[in-house]
Amino acid sequence: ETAAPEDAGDVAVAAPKPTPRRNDSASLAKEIAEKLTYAIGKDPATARRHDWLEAVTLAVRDRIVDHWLASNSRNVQSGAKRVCYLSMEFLIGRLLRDAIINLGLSEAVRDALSAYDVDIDLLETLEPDAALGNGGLGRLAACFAESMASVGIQGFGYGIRYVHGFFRQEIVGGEQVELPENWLAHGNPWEFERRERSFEIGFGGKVTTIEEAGKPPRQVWRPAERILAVAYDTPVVGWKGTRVNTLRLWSAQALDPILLDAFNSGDHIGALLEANRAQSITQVLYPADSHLAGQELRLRQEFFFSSASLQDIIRHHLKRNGGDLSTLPDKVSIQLNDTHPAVSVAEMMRLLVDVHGLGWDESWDITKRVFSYTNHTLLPEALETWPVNLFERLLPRQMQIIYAINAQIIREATQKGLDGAKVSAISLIDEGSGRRVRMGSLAFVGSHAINGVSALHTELMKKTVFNQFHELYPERIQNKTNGVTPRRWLLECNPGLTDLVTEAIGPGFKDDITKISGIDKLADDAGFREKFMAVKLANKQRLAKTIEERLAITVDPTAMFDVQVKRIHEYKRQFLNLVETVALYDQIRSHPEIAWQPRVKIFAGKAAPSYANAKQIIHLANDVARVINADPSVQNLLKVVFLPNYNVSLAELIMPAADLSEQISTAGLEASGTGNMKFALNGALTIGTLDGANVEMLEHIGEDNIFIFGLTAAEVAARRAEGQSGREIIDASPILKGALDSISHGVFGEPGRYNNLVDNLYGNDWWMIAADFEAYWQTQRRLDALWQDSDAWGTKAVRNTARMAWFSSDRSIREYAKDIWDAPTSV
Ligand code: B1H
Repeated sequence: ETAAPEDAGDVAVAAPKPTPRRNDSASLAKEIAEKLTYAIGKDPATARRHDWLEAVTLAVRDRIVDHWLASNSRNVQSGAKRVCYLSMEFLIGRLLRDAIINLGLSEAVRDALSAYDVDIDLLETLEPDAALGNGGLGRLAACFAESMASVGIQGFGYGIRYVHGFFRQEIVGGEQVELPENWLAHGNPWEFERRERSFEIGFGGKVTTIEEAGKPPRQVWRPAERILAVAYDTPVVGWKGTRVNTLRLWSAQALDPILLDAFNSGDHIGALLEANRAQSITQVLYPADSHLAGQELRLRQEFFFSSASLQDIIRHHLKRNGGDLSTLPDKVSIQLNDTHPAVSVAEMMRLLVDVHGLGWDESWDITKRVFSYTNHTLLPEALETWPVNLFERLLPRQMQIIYAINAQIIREATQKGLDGAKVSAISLIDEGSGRRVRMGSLAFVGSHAINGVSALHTELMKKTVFNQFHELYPERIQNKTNGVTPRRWLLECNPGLTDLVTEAIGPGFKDDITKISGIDKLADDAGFREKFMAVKLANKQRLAKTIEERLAITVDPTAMFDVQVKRIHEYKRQFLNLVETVALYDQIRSHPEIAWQPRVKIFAGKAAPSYANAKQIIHLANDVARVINADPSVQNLLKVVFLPNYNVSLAELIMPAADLSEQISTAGLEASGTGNMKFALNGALTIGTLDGANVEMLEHIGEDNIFIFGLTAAEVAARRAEGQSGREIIDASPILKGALDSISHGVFGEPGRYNNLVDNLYGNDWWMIAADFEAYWQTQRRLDALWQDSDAWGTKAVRNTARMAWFSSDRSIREYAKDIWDAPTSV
């Protein structure tokens, strides 16, 4: 076994250590030229832009490796607790700028490249996005990984190295078309393959009981199919490079790449089939956000990366702790990012009991102390359950273990006096619609801490989905409100604002984002406000240019940029925004006497390929844009833009350029939201419902600086229980009725195209679009009035940036470290 970075210090090193790289621009310029020549084989005269990108990346990477190896030897020496974050998704985006800024190399790299007349800003845009996630959940994992490195936690991300990440979206004839994404096509300079770090993963087969005289019977799982999980490591650079952690992604390979017997006997295709079958596990990310795929391949993916990660964690622990597994919970915390890795609870028990020979009770105690679980949604359609028969066929031993855990939990509950219905509510098996394993329940009982991602969401968890569990184990559920990393979501995406804040209060806020509150007192300073709004305008000009290039739509950068970008989902209510857009279009034309304020409505987001209504919403957005943008009667007052292929790097362009941030989900349904935080940090005002983290944003930003409207979560629940239709509301509101009529009567595309969306409102107004329309419309008009008073708007914008520090993922991570992981920071 050769030494992986984390094993540094393991082997006696005879060779002299290379000297760490120097960070001045001359050294960088020299090394970039060397990389270009000797790693890429080009000379500066013939190098293409991609060659330069690769050369810069490799030169920067050398510096990361220096820090990485140093962090890894510190890990070994300190023996501090390790935090392992298991997540099916890491929505990383680009890494070059992140690395350059965190290492403090911006100036040096810029200068080094200018010597060759190469522009670093341009090179950075050539890097493909690592889109190994769907949306908020995956991006949160990426922010947390960066924050763990920045606050000094020994953090390990564990996930899947998908060959194809989230699909690329094109809009053809107004409709979404999905194209495969191929981020690895030109290689990936950020990853290091660790072939020596591989584990066998089993599927199917049988469990046999082994009875030996004088010993308790043992269960042995003999899988029918075995696949290899191979590690690929990516360094995660924290702020100032003080700590570099590891993101370990697993790739599936066949144990025998080619079945030699079959190959030799002439069955060339058959010989390769097994390899293909194995590799298929890590080929593609499932593109359903907050909705369960339910396919067998998905369960295979979940078990594959869970088992590989646990085997790796146990191997490491045994090696470092004299082979003693009883100390595992003192040395490791494992965070389950939603239920996607929840099978880990059963797999950990199998590894401890069957493979390492520990007793059941001790193993169960270890398991509960090691694991904790984050819930990210209460939507019933997203709660993971698997058919018992599928589970049994694929993971027979894990299924037995789940039954055994279930029996124990039910015993505990009955002892505490729970009766029939309450007991079936906590059973790990849903006996209702065909027998299914409840993954949320498995994650709950196997964890010592369970958290929601905003205050409201956590309260709803206690009252609804986990109500019975909460009664039984009232100390387990706690809140950990989400956050976003201020490095990527301020310093990297908004250099103009970063420079302005630095000029005003000094650079201390870069080390400690809470210091950004220092600009609060400048909100009333006309000079500062003007500079603040000038930065905003420059960012809007940058976005306007992209809109022009990609869509040939000309927008006025001085108009209000009103932005809703996120996954397309009925509960997020892009449809409400579109109905308001159409109503505004009608009103502008019928009331030219009113002082309408120029607006650009900007939308972006992907629909799950099988989600018909979400795809209809995209079609409508594009239809509405086409008609309104072509109508000269509203030209300077209203434009509508749908930007295709929303991803992390597009978000980095959009967030700093927004005046108004749309966070308008039906209350009670958005667990937290994190885009809401990115917008406000960059000085956009929010129009939003009392949902998810908006509630806490209101507390921090203050009610004068945020625009809250609509039904509360409790009111939504009550209306839903009554089953109220939208008909009466629509009939009473000419503005709403007019907008819905023009949508269904074919003003935007052929008549009837959107009947399904519109008819739903008249019937059961499930997403409260009719119910919330009037409040939304009125709040938008209040914003029109405010926009006319640019001083007042600017003051509120400054206050938003000044008051968002609490929503840093550094704060979230410190809370996890203290309350859940009991892990030290600053190691
Ligand atoms: C969130 C998901 C999700 N919640 C299933 N749940 C998935 C569920 O592929 N799947 O099967 C994928 C994703 N994603 C989001 O998490 C919430 O909707 C947001 O409100 C929240 O901000 C984010 C991070 O906590």
